[in-house]
Formats: sequence, structure tokens, C-alpha cells
Amino acid sequence: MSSAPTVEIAVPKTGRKITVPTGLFINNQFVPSVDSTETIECINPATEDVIASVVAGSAADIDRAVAAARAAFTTTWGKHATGWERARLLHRLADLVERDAQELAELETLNNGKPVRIARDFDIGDSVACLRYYAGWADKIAGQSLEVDNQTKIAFTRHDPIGVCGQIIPWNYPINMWSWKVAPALAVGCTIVMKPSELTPLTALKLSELIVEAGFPPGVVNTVPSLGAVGGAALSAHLDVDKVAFTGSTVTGRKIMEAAAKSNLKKVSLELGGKSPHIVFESADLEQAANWACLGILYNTGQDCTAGSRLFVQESIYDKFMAALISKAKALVVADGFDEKASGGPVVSKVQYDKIFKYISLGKEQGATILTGGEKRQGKGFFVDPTIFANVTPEMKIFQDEIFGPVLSVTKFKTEEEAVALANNTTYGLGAGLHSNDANQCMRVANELEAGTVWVNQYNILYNNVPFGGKKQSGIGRELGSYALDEYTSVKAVQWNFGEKLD
Ligand code: TXE
Repeated sequence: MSSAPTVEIAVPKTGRKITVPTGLFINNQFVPSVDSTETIECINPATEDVIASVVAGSAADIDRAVAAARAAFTTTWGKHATGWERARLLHRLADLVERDAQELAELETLNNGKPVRIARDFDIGDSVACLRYYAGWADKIAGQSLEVDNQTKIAFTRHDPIGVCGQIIPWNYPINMWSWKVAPALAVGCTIVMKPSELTPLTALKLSELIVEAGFPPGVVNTVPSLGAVGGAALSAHLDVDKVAFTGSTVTGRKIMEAAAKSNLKKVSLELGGKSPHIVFESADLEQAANWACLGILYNTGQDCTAGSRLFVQESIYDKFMAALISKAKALVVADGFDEKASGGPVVSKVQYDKIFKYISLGKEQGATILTGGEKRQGKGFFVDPTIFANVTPEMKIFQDEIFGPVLSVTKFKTEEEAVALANNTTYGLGAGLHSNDANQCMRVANELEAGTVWVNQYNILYNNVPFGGKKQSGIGRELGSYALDEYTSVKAVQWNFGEKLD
């Protein structure tokens, strides 16, 4: 590694100093931009202080990173590294991330705001497990042997790595989204140009150091911090990128698909926004349902693509359930992520903070009733208290639009049919949840809900071996599980004649 610029960041409370590279990571080296003098300022959302400035990569830097990724794909990686070698390096990387979990968690908290305990035990814990899960797949990528004319011919398929992948990730789970993208791509033999969010590039840069330490050949993983409209757009339109994997807003997802269509028709997978319904039927365990409803909307301060942001509660149990829900929501502590009592941190940025309060105002103006929260705090930091609106109807903006904050819209219903119709009244289709002790009802409603994931008597639980993705305008393709491998491979049919002669 070269001695490129770094920044030393002091961690509150512990006094730890974390050294973070601030350049581009290309060919296992941290390097300056080819032509950009711009920088990206990273903010601690709990204090609004600037904690670091990193290089803002340009389109020319993307070109350089893509060239490095292409060279690695055709020489040391791609079909040139065996499955067990890919597995060995992924396992090594997982061990290193696990070794550095506390430091990475503190850096994630500084840049994103989430509680450090949650970053370490969940975001990073799950990322380590994700790397190990796909390490397990690396030597099990297999095609099919197909019967054609058994006397003279055989046919078989190979699942080849698709090639150079652009990976564009958001700021709500910077390390998690990094591992969801990197692990399956590396397992099958793809090479990567990673563009982290301009709001939270620090952990992706720190993880790049571990790529070198793990022993990946130069060019296999490259990291280019950049603005979305610059580096993200350049990757999406690049003629030598074979696939773009994206997590972010539906608006940006459309732009990426358009750029892919107008350039080289690269394969695109999109994990986009949501306005996920969460239904509580009268037979449900109400205490449990209230716990899951809180987790559904308040985990990660509501900055969650599957946030259960529209809650539907059956009329007969409405008052009892809502009393439980409100008291649980009020008991949550939203504070600086370094405060041990924090169950939620600030939202990531001023832009996100302003967006959330714009929707809170719209909810009030359009006639919804506020039951708790909804007021701005004094002082520094982008803190938003849990906010619950009742009497929300489908015409209201807070029913239809993704807010991406701790703002819950509650609507009462009478019948199962009405609940399903309300739940599906959205352009999105990412997650959905239902609570009921009637197994037939659980099965019926799970079948009817238009979503990529339906949680029954739980919410927002993910496993590395269970696929994740959206229907409708929530996205295309699947992450996690064996399904994600399909996103990074291309099927080649080999047809072999060993006997047929043409006259
Ligand atoms: O998202 P963007 P933003 C939703 C959420 C949030 C809203 C806006 O509702 O309030 O989106 O957030 C890169 N070509 N989600 O503006 O722009 C960008 O640099 C290529 C839901 O932050 O989608 C970043 O790396 N890339 C979501 C990534 O896209 C571009 C998580 C995400 O940013 C680009 C985040 C372009 N033209 C926000 N423009 C989820 N599904 O979890 C930007 N980017």
C-alpha cells in the first residue's frame, strides 16, 4: 500500500484514534484522483461536526478503476482463481472484519449516527456472517449436464462470473450493504468497482485496507468515493462494466436503468424504496405485535427500506393495541450513538432531517392526528423522536411516500379484505408483515400481499440464506441466498458433438 493521505479521527468517550485513508482505492493502492481537486466532507450527524474530507472521485477515476477491475478479471480473478481460493480469501476477509469489529463500528457510528452497539453486533456481525455464507458458495458454483442426443452429443451449462461489477451503495447500512454486494460477487469470480454513498464513505475505505490484508490480488476490489451524479452515473453508463448492483432511491434506480439501457445494456439489479404495510389482526398477541411494530418503523431510526411505515390495526383491538404501541415507542431513547442508552441515533443528514419534518408538517396539514413525537428538539444533531400519526387515509402523502424516518402512519380497518386492499395500495412492494394467531388467515394474507418478503408474527428479520428484494417499484433482482449468485453469473450453454456427421 502507498502512503497516500489519511485522516486521524478521534472517537468520543473511548479516546481511540482511527486512521482512515482518504484517497481512491485502485489496484490495492490508495491513490489521488486523476483530475479532481474536489473533496467530500463527512459529517457526524449527532454533532454536525465535519470529521473527515475524502477525495471526490471523477469520471476519469471510474475509468481507471474499471480498467484495473478488467485487468484483474482477465488475469488473476474471474476464471483464473479457483473456487476454493476465492473461498479462502473470503473467509480471511470475514476474520479480519470480525477482528476489527469494534473499530469499524465506532467509525460507522461517527459517520452514520447509529448506536455503536447495534453497528457492532448487528451490522458488522451480519456482514461477517454474510462473507462466510458466500465463502461457502465459492466452490459450489455449478451448471447442469443436459441430455440431448446421448449417442452423439452432450450439452452442459457453465455459470460464468458476469465480469466487472459496479456496486453503488447507500448510507443507511454502509457496511452491511457493502458485504451484501461484495460477498456474492467475489464468491463467483467477479471484480468490483465500489462506489459508497457520499454521505458515508469512511467504512468502505477502511474495509479496503482489509481487502489488501486478506490477500486479494490487485484490482479485484476497487473503491471510488464520489458524488452519485458523477461516479455513480459514470459507472452506470460505462461501456466496460458488465453489471451494476444498486441500493438506493427509486428515482436514482430509474436513472441507473436508463444509463444501462443507453450504454451497453449491462445487467442491472435494483434494491429501491418501500412503503411497507404491517397488519395487526384481532387474534394477534398484542404485546408482541406492538414490539414488532416498533422495531418495524423505529429500527435504524426508520432509515430502512423495509420500514413498516404503514400500520393497519383491526378496529376491535385498536384502542388496546395503540396504548401498548405508544408506551413502547415513548420508552425508546433516541440519542448520540456513543450513548450506551441509545436505542436509536440521529438521522444521517440535514437533507434527511428536513425531508422527515416536511412530511410531518404535511401529515398535520392533511388532517392526520399526531399521537406522539413530531416536534423538533433544540440543539445540535439530526435527532427525530418516534412519531406516530393516526387516522391516516390513502390520499395522504404520508400514506404514499417513503419518508425514511421514524414516522409511522396508522390506519384502522374492519375486515381482512379491507386490510389487504389497503396494504397493496402502493406503488412499492418490498416488505410486508402481519400478526395473527389464525394460521389459515396468516397463509391467506401472506399469499395476497404484494411484496418481496412477508413476515408473519415478526418483522424486519433477515438471514443470509433467505433472498431479499422487491416487487413493483421496489426493485429488480434478489440479494442474499443462492438467488444472489444468479445476479452475478451468466449462463453459458456448451453443446458438444462427438459423433453426428453432416451429409
Ligand atoms: O438516495 P440516492 P439519497 C431513499 C430514501 C431517501 C431517498 C433519498 O427515501 O430519503 O432515497 O436518499 C448514488 N447515478 N433511499 O438521495 O440518491 C448515491 O451517490 C448513479 C432508500 O441518498 O438513491 C448513493 O451512493 N448513482 C434506500 C446511492 O446512489 C447515483 C437507501 C443512493 O443515493 C446517482 C437510501 C446517479 N445519478 C435512500 N445519484 C434503500 N433502498 O434502502 C445518486 N447516486
